[in-house]
Amino acid sequence: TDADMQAFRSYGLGQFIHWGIYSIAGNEWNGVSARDGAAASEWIRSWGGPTAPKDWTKTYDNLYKQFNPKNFDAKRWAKQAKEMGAKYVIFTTKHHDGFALWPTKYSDYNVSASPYKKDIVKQIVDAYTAEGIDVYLYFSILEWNNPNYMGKAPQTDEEKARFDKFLQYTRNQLLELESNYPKIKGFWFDGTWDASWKSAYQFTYNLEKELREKHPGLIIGSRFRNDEHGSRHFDSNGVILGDYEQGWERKLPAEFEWLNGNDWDAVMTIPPNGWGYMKDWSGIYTKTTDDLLDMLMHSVSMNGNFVLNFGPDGNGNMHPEEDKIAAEIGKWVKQNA
Ligand code: FUL
Repeated sequence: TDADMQAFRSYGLGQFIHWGIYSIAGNEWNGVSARDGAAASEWIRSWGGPTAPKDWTKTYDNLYKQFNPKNFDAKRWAKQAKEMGAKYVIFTTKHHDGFALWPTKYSDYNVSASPYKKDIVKQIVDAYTAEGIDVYLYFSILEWNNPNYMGKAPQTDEEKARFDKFLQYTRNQLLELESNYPKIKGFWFDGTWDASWKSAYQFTYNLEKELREKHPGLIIGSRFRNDEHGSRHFDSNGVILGDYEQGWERKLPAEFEWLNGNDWDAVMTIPPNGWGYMKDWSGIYTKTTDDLLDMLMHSVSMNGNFVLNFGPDGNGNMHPEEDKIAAEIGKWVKQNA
């Protein structure tokens, strides 16, 4: 609705949180950091790192047995976000590894099977909402460990049947998230870039409608649908937002200029190669508070929002460098906004 989009347009600053079982690995295995030339830390399942065992994906998939974040306190995170000046948060309910941080009925691979057991998503939604911060749920619709997700358009009847199952599962989980957490403002989608999602365009289109019928005003990220423009497109109905990824540069890429006049957000990491927790930040190229404030102002000047990413560790602690930056940004926002 107009009111929801007005709210979206007025946010300015947001917070992204990438948290999951990859946060336990922290971009390394057996004490050896994999950061140099490596892929993103939350992608460690797909590349393993230099000391990963042969059957690494199995090892990785079992990390959930160690998921017991004793220092996790959603209220503390929400308070920090508030002090930083964030008006909304985007939280990873399920990343590409398929591990769900809420007790979904549609897969056993979820937080209730971990030693921690409790519903993380609920705590996030409640704590942030209590601070007056709008909540958006990040949801990866590709799943590395799901045999029904093939990463390509299904060809044979057997593949089509399997992919159909995957689509039903996706629909079930999204309706479940919407009905479990009615306070959410929207979904931020990820993982629709391959041909399977192009082939499922009608499905995503219908599901978007179904979700909005249940939840009028729900804001849905443009990457849900993969159409002839790819998964980065804008509709004319004003309920689509753009999402962009981290840069190696210390400023917004020129690519952002074309977004002006649309509704969009730029999501940004502080270190360059990862959204999930990285234990070792020594010697890597990170953005400074000034760089980030510059990007915030630039985004706002082009009618966008700027969303700064945080990657807490497997125990639920924020990275100390990210803590520091959050405090500095908060100070600036208080003085200037
Ligand atoms: C990308 C993902 O592959 C990254 O892991 C991260 O979640 C980023 C925000 O979106 O597409």
